[in-house]
Amino acid sequence: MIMKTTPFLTFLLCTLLSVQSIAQPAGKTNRIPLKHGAHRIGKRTDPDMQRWREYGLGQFIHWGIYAIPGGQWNGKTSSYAAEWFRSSGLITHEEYDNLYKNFNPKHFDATRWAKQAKQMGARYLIFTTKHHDGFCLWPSKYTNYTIANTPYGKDIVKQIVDAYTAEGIDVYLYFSIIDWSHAGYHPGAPITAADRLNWAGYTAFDNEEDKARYETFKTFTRNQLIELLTNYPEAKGLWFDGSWEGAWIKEAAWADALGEELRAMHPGLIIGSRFRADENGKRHEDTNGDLIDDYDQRFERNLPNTLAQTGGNDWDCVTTIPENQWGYHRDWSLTYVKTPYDLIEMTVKANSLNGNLVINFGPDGDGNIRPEETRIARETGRWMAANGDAVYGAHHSILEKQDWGYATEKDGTTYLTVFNKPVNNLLRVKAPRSTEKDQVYVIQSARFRTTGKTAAIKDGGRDKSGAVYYDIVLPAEIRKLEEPFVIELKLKQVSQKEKAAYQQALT
Ligand code: H79
Repeated sequence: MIMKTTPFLTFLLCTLLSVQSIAQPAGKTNRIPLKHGAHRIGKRTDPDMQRWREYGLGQFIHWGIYAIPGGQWNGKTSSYAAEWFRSSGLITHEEYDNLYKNFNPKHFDATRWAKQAKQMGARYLIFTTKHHDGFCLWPSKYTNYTIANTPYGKDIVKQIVDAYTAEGIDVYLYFSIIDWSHAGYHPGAPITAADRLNWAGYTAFDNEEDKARYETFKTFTRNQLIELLTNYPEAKGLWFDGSWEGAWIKEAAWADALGEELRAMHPGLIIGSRFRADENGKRHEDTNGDLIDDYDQRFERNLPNTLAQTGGNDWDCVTTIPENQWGYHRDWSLTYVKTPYDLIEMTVKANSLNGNLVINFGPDGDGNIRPEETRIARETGRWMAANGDAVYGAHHSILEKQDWGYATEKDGTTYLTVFNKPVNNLLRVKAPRSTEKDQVYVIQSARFRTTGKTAAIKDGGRDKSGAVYYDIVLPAEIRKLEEPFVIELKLKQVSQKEKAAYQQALT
């Protein structure tokens, strides 16, 4: 009897459970057990990640042999991303794969770059140790396609790590999983829409030979990552790219084990969500919707607009100065080029939504940072030096998004960074109604950061929702400014009674 009932009950239970897991969307309360999903729910709370969270602004550098053609070859210009020049059709693969023999950046001076980054206000650097072409800017033991075999010869990654670390800028190593130079590398069979619906049936390779060769590529990838962390122990983390191809996605279990191995050898290591998938092929967010690894890498060149879109996760946004050029491209006239104020606005916006902004630089083949980027670094840095308190360590504020710009908050101070100066010179600030019935927020004081002067505040009334408005009177010296400015507010929560007394005192 028991023998008969038990399998039946088990079957029934399984059926009910599986129906339930189909009927209800995967959520925080109904988790599907995963071997290779997120290993942590919610944010990391350790000091290394806390430091990451307070960077505010970073620098990305894309440098490699693609800097030699700089998007042009035989008098023709490619509108392709310059670091993808090998695939542009303007150069043969053979020509491209021999360019390294001419790589001799005689003007390269890591200290000059690091000092410029410091002056710009960058608190971390992400540096391309190896892009998709596979060329290594460090003398890797595992391939000949490295800086050691160029006329230049010296270890560039080491010089970068040393120079930036000396300036107090934390270094993260960019590493492309895609590697066109390795014989075992393979993207896998193309993933069709049907494969995505039936993941378990998807084959990573068309044939056994590619599959066997891919094993050599996996070993090579692991060796290089261990080599990087061994050679450059000062590095704080790894920034992965090129991890979206089927063959790699299929290696979820192997990549997970590798990630754990790297973390064990390098305590505090920070890895973004673009390293590995879970066992169902889900990337960034696992099957349960939890963020894989330490921060969200999905906002590339594309900021979120609301905190809800960030899912409450840590995140960074890496952005280019032209539309989509990461490596050096000689011709920046092809697309819109961001101004320093565009980039400052993106930086403040990112921090108001609890993320970091990272601005990309693409030095040329001689090791020079182009004049346009130097100007951007200088002007961004000038603004950050005066107003950086609104960015570094400053995060989402209780104030909702308003037309004049972005609000951030740090240690009890609210910073209003104003990008749209009102023509009537009254800056209207909406303070939220508190959730407590008898309490509202008031602005206790407001100060212009550039002048240090206290702002005059007019009562702007309330609306039906109970929100309170204040009009900050912009004085002549602020009206004259032709750049974004910051107002520091002290907000106070007071009871209705105190609020009445406060209003009385104002009259
Ligand atoms: O390193 C930068 C890019 O090269 C890399 N990620 C950033 C940080 C990246 N690799 N692939 N992609 C981004 C997305 C793929 C874009 C492509 Fe294309 C579309 C490849 C070919 C067509 C963009 C447009 C690159 C060449 C033309």
